[in-house]
Amino acid sequence: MAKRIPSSLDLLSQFGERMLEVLEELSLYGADPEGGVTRLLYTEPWLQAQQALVSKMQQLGLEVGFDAVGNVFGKLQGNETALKPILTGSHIDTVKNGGKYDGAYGVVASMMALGYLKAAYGEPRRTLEAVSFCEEEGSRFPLAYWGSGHVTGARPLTLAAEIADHAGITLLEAMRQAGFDAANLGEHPAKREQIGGYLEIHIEQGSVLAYKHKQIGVVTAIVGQIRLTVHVTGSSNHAGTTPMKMRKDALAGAAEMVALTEQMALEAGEPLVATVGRLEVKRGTSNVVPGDVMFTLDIRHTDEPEMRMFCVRLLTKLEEIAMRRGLTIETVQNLHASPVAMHEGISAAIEAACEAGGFRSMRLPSGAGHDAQLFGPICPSAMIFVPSVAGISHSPAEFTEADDLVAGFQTLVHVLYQYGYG
Ligand code: HGY
Ligand code: MN
Ligand code: MN
Ligand code: MN
Repeated sequence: MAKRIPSSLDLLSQFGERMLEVLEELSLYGADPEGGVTRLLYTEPWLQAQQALVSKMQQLGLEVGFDAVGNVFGKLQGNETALKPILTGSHIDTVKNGGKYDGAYGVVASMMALGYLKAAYGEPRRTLEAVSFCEEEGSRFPLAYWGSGHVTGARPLTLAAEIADHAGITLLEAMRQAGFDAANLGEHPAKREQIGGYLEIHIEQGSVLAYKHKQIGVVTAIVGQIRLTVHVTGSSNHAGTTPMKMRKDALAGAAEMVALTEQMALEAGEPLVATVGRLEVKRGTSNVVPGDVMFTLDIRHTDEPEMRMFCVRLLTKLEEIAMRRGLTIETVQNLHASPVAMHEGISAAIEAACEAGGFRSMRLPSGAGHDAQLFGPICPSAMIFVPSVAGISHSPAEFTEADDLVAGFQTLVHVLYQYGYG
């Protein structure tokens, strides 16, 4: 039986209650009138949320600050500086009209956990840092993991000048408008070498835990992910005078490509998934044959070679469709994140914490990408999941029961106690 941390339970439950309150407060930043939350990187709601987290972390007695790209760190300094710090957190950005738990839960639970540990046990041996990563979703710019990518060195600052959102604002301009003037783009000021480990608590965003009636998920691995933008070009023409056989209809071509993507993914079978999340007809008008269309591809698999081979097969077939229809097709790869296994040692500590807390747990892979995907290759990393009701996420209907949020929080506290004070 893992040793239960000697804690004043009422203090722990107070911090758990406060965690729920802060989560609700945070969901007001970027709250959509029709329900849901939209907090896109470097927008006003995003900045207000990060600034609110800075003051909350200060109230918890953590040493707080922004880094060059707008990640917020709340540090609980340890007295054995030779021990590498443990980072724990998640991301504060959301998808468009997303839920209030994706990312935010991990940020709030982590900072409240450090606040509780400081209040209950004082200074740890090993430094513990809560982090709110500025961006993970890729919902404003065609790039994901900007925050954790900055810390792990996977996202050079120089990218900021090369990437723009749909309004043509570059990532660099948006950074500067939000007050993050990373002047020395060429250098890599923040790649952190000395990280002892990374622990992320997150909603499952799937339905396995709910289906199996488990409160805690111990993540075994995070799927690989390839994201592409496909640009289909035909020739715009008059909808009334252009005979069907004379057309180079980019939208009809894209539609055939989208349907083939779904069919090939179904034929490939699980765990492969392929999604077209966005399709845009440039200058779309009802009486014009579309000549310029873009759509996105999001392809995931637990196995890197299988994922790559599926991509090659699919893009070859899309080329064939374009050729047959007299269209041209150009694909741009925006993201390639390889599958990453989580650390066995920390995962075992999570299971021991569940046992000590009396929480039913199980191991499972993550079909969603997470910041832990970038830390896995550079330091021991692990994830704790809590159930998503009906497996819904990236939606205003995203919901997790308070009991499960608190169970996850207490499990996180237990594991951080082991690594910080043990
Ligand atoms: O897309 C994902 O898997 C994550 O929610 N960003
Ligand atoms: Mn997330
Ligand atoms: Mn997400
Ligand atoms: Mn994440």
